Amino acid sequence: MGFFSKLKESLKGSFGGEKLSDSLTKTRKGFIDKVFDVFTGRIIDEELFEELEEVLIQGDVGVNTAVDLVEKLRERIRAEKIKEAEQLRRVLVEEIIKIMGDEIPNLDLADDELNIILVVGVNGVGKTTSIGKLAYKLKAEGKRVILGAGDTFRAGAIDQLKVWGQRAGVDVISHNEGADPAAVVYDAIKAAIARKADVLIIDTAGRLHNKVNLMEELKKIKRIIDNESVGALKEVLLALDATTGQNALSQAKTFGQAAGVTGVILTKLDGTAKGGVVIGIKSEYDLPVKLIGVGERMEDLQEFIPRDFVAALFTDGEDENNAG
Ligand SMILES: Nc1nc2c(ncn2[C@@H]2O[C@H](COP(=O)(O)OP(=O)(O)O)[C@@H](O)[C@H]2O)c(=O)[nH]1
Ligand SMILES: [Mg+2]
Repeated sequence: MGFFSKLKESLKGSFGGEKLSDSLTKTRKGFIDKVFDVFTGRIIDEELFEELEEVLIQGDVGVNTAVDLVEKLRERIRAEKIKEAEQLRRVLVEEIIKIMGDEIPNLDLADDELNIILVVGVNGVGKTTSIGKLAYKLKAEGKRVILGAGDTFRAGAIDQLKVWGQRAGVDVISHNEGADPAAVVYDAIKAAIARKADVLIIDTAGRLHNKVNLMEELKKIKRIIDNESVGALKEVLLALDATTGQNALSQAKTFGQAAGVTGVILTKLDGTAKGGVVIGIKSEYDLPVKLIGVGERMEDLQEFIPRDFVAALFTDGEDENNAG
């Protein structure tokens, strides 16, 4: 079996494989096809390397990563005496698989105790939506889930979370708009303990008057959690919008440093042609993508399985022509 057929085979029977593959259609057409085109009917020369680097950068894998990948290809050409451009394509995919790693970055949740998940990120990236989907997913796994409406800043944010709570069938603890988010978090923790919840997921505001305010507020929320429920904070998940490319990368940097982020929820992968951003987040900031949003429905949140992702990225659902 060839390299690409094997990759494709690895998708079969994997959880959400088909949906994942579907959701990456735009990325395959917009980014991967361009990458593959660079190798088609070409000889290996300086121009090829330059084009490849350009296409990788445009696909949002990040500048450093693009440069490193091209450098790796040069090394391997020398070491393995590669002559054919088509062969190089396979080497590129192998190197991307290496970057992504084989480890599946699961949520770090414990049994028989309260687990708190704090969800942070700028406005509109999909925090509230992802929380609704995650609540549904965890509840389906038999967990008792409660949501805390910590975004008291934006009009409508509280109601939006309540709607998701209803859909997922879980309770939402909220105050009124404009209330102190720390007070909401305090009440949510008390409720979670009283109701013996397994998981409390806390929504937060994405925009205060400035970035310093936002980071200060997140710190305050974390302090409350530590005071009221030592050791319960298991995850600080940063929601990033895959369609924003370079912005997503710079947010990874800002929040990663200030908010103690433990993982990323990468949303709207279905809406971007630049899914290369997954590679960039991993290799430039070493933040594990733990969950991916692949649509707007309640079921459209998946665990991120690096190998499945790479397989879905580089193998087309229908046509085998590209498979090599
Ligand atoms: N296509 C698609 N849309 C999404 C996804 N996740 C969120 N959205 C949409 O993004 C918009 C903003 O989401 P919201 O949860 O309100 O963002 P928040 O401001 O960070 O809480 C909404 O219209 C969502 O339906 C996704 O995975 N795919
Ligand atoms: Mg929101």
